[in-house]
Amino acid sequence: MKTKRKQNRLNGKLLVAAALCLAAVGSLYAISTSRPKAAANTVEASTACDTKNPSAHNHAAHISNPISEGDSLGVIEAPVIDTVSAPVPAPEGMVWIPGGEFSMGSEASEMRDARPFHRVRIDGFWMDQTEVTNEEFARFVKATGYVTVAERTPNARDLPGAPPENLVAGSVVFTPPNKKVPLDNHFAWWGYVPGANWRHPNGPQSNLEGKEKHPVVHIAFEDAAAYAQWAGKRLPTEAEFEFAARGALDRKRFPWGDEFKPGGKFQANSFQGHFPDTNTGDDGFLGSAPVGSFAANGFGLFDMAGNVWEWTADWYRADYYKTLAATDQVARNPQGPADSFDPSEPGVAKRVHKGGSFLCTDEYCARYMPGGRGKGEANTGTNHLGFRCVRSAK
Ligand SMILES: [Ca+2]
Repeated sequence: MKTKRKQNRLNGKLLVAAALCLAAVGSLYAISTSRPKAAANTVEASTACDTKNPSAHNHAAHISNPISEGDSLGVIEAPVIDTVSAPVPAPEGMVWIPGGEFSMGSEASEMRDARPFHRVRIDGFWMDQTEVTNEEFARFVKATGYVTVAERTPNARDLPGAPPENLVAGSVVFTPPNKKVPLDNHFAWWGYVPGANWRHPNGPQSNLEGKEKHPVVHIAFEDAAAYAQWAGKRLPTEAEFEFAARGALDRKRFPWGDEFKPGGKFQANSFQGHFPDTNTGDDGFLGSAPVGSFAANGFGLFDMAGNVWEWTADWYRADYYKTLAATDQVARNPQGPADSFDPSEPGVAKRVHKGGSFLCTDEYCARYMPGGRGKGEANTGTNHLGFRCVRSAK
């Protein structure tokens, strides 16, 4: 931990939320976030996507011609779903994910860190049917007195040179501009809001009234891990999350199939309109939705795509899939790499996020497809990042 802090100091980068998107391909929307160190004086450049870019509307092209510069798609074969019956009794609110073997990864051309596809075998496990809700998190806080990272005043020792007035507890909130903005500057829609935390998701004036069943947000990795431990659970590995999200389907684009809106019906809480300024809320929600507002996938899991991003236990490395694929072995219950490295922000230790959020902008957004990957600095929560837990069979 000390090393990481030192790296952050040396780095000197005081990062605000980084919305990462590739406008060039237009088919990706991801948010990679770092808790804004309150004294920000330099920022990480990022790009953003306009999903209405015509080039986005050709998913088939991703599949037929996705590879360049020596990338390999890897092994893409049908999954094997184990038929061993679920242990009994089922823990409350959890469903049995039977385990099996699948090809993990994404064919989306822009998602280089999610390739090559590689075979992974997962043991069966229990998974929360939904994201952890505000009322569930409140029970944890009531029982333990836990204080989340976003509620703690940043420590001056960790932020040398920061003026005292900037050492204020808070978190990163999506605040849409009221006009079209260039998509290369995420500060137009992400901001550090003092007083924002899980109790006040949009800032000090907001509260949880009527949001009891919404996913808890502004959760840092250690907050999620603390909750999981209290609940006698753990966070899913990235591989477990992806296997579960695929819902026993055979290589489908989404947790429910290949079609984004079968029968004209939304299957996930996503963003409609013009990002980031005009959110039409066609799916019924402008922000987060009560968990389970959309249909469950084949395993009985809700919101495995959309609503809020979810923490996984794994460190993020851009080259992790390559490392696994190079062994030519089936990876058994992979736990992620031993450390983190994101070439776009060296020195910032990140964990993997999965599932995308209500800010994923349309059906061509690869990040909320099962094979999509997100990433975030471990101390950074936002108002579109939450989590759910799993439990091993034994
Ligand atoms: Ca989700």
